[in-house]
Amino acid sequence: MAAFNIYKGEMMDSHDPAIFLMSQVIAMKHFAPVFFTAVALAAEPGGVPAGKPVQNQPPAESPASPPAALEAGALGDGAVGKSIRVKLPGDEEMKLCYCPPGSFMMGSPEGEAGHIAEENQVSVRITRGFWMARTEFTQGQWEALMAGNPSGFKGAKLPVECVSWDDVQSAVAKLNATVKPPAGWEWSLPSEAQWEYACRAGSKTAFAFGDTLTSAQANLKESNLEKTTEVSSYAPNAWGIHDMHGNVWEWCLDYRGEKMAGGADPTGPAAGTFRVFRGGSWDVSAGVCRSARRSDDKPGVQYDDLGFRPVLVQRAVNP
Ligand SMILES: [Ca+2]
Repeated sequence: MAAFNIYKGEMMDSHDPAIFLMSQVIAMKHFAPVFFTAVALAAEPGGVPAGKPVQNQPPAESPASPPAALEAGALGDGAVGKSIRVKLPGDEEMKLCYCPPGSFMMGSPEGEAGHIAEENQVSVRITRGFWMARTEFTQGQWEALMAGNPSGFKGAKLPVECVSWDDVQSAVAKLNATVKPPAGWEWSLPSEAQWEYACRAGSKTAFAFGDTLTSAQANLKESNLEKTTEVSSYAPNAWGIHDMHGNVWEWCLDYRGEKMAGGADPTGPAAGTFRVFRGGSWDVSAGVCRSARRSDDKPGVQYDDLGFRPVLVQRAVNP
């Protein structure tokens, strides 16, 4: 069983190979074999202006100091703009962005263009901070974790797609088995509420970037690309998370409920036929990529515009 090993640098430069290597050497010394090393990155609050494509630019990260070991509980001490880097099997890694506890209005007001009845607003309280993958799960990450690559559009930095909800649950189970989190934490799909909370990143508008969404801000039907784009090709939202609007839809944990429950840490109905996915894709128009827009399908379906991103959450939050 791999040890979960976290290193924190308050001003760490993840681009400095010496720093990253040092954390690996320390990890190898004490916890071989190591499948999981998380490195805390410096805060990246809105490093890139919303709406500006960032393709071919490295993510903004800050200068370094030597890492120090983190206790498991320190995962709960994140702040907006904080991210950590998690080592996956092989040479792959995954970056996670912190989503703090807080309250928000889930759904959309009736006056919002494109509003549908099942988006009726409810008040939601997120009681515990969690970490969301900064990007959609990529094919490179999938191949490192799972056998094969089912995606319709091939590319290591493209989001994995043609993965069913059941396939994704297998991947989450594999993460929990091989990239073992600290006690009290677990990998999961985001609940529908967690997903919308992270998508909005504090915004109350139709999109995280305002009341409109353009092809300069996301890969959507109006982009006329008719395919997926590499993750992080577009600017992140205020919490540093990319492609919550468009590129591929993202499976959520919940069964579909006709109405959203609201309240503290809602996770949807206890049973059902359909699973929720969120965020729109390269194949749907801007109105369907709205923060509040809901969609769903049977858990066995696979589409080339439907993928996922994992979250690291405190156990007992996502049942
Ligand atoms: Ca997406």
